[in-house]
Amino acid sequence: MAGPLGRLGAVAKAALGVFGLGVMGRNLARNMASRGLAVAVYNRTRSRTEEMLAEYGNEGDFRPAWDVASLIAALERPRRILVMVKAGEAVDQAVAELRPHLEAGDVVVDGGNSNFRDTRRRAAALEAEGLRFLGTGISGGEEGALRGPSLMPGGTPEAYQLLEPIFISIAARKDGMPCCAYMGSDGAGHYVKMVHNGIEYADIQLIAEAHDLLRRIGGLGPDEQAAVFREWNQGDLDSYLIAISAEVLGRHDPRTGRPLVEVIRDEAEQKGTGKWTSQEALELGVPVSAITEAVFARFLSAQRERRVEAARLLPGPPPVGVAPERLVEDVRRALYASKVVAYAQGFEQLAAASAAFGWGLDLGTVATIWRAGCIIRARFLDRIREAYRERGDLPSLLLAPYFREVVADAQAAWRRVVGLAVEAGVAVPAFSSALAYYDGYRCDRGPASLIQGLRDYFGAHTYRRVDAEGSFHTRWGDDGIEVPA
Ligand code: NBP
Repeated sequence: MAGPLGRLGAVAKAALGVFGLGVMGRNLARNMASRGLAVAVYNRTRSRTEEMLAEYGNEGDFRPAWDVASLIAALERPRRILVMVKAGEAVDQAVAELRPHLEAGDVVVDGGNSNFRDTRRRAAALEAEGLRFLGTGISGGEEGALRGPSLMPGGTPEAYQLLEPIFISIAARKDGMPCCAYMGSDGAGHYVKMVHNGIEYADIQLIAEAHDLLRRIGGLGPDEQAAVFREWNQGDLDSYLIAISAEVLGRHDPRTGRPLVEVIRDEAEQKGTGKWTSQEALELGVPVSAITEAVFARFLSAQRERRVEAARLLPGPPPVGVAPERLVEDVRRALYASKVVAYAQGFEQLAAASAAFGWGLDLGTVATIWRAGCIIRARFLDRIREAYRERGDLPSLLLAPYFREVVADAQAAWRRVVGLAVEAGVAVPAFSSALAYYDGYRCDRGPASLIQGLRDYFGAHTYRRVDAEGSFHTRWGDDGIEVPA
């Protein structure tokens, strides 16, 4: 990627500039440098750049810049700048600082967790000036950024082409395939990342509920649970999140010697991407109930003081006894089936968004680039990839032969687990909403006819009939005569 000067022996300009050297920016820069790229690095607070260079400067060809003008001057043309700052206003500020120094054809990459609506706005504004903008979801956390993340770029194909060789070189790989692919125009990449995070919320909530069931009904301590999760990770549930659950459950607090999970407060925090996923699903009318329950569960967990008070005042049922071995296997099956539902919902949301925004998302490709590098990487993403490769317009993952079978096999255990949780008074919102979705989805005659009757009664909202086309209204108060609306 060296320019012509490089070949003549002068110092070649840097292939890319990283603006923002926080947890992610620093490690992405190191990842690029480790592939032999010269990387210009800039951070608003100078000391962070200095610290990075002091610690990692000898790892590769880093070119420190102490202001934005020098960052741009250090780059080969067209310039590529990866902005890795806090999502929101900071991105607008960074873009505003870069803008006066950029020329037509230069590309700004926003690799943070930006809201896709902001990405659409920023892309439109920069493209109107002949500049390029690539909203890129990056998953994998600190470690993924360094060793190989999953990359979800969205923007114009021309903008992507400028970044493709660098992205492919730094991305995680699975079966020789890079975990990076062009997602679609404007906000497509950040939308895919948002849904990735929404699914992550559901996945984590399901794991937390499994832990709670093993703890409160099965009576298993954290160390025993760590062994269970390790065992689960050998089978269909094999995934990064199950693997690290075993690690977290097995860890002891050096200060007290107690299992660390018992010392950590039961208050979940969030940065908002799960909430966005639910909000956007509501906009599109897609029922992502498992993801949304996961968001709600975090809200409820955060109301700790109220829960502590309510625990004293609100009675629950007497304890329920069950053989732990049977419970462990049932929970494993229920977890897998619920997880299938959560992913089915997330992928359905992606399909709906793609249709609404004209992105042409390839869901098989999305599954492909989530197989490594990202937080929700899991063995069963191979199955999702196969399902969409077999049928690109699959209406739901639940209808793919493999998943149909998995859920059918698991359903008896799944129902036992949810029933047991209800009987024992253990809240399992994600397990139970996933099961309710499954039952609602496979129901060919639901209760919505009464909903329509009620709506027509109080608001003359009309209804449709099973045996005739058109809309109808019943004169409920008068003669009960039905009239075409
Ligand atoms: P950090 O919190 O580690 O660093 C934030 C960076 O943003 C710093 O370089 C900071 O500069 C810079 N910044 C801020 Br804040 N406001 C700025 C402004 N107005 N102008 C210029 N720079 C500004 O963040 P991070 O964890 O690296 O996350 C960066 C992005 O990547 C976020 O969108 C995040 O959601 C996303 N992400 C994070 C992870 C993860 O695991 N951490 C994973 C995937 C995606 P300063 O040093 O001068 O304050």
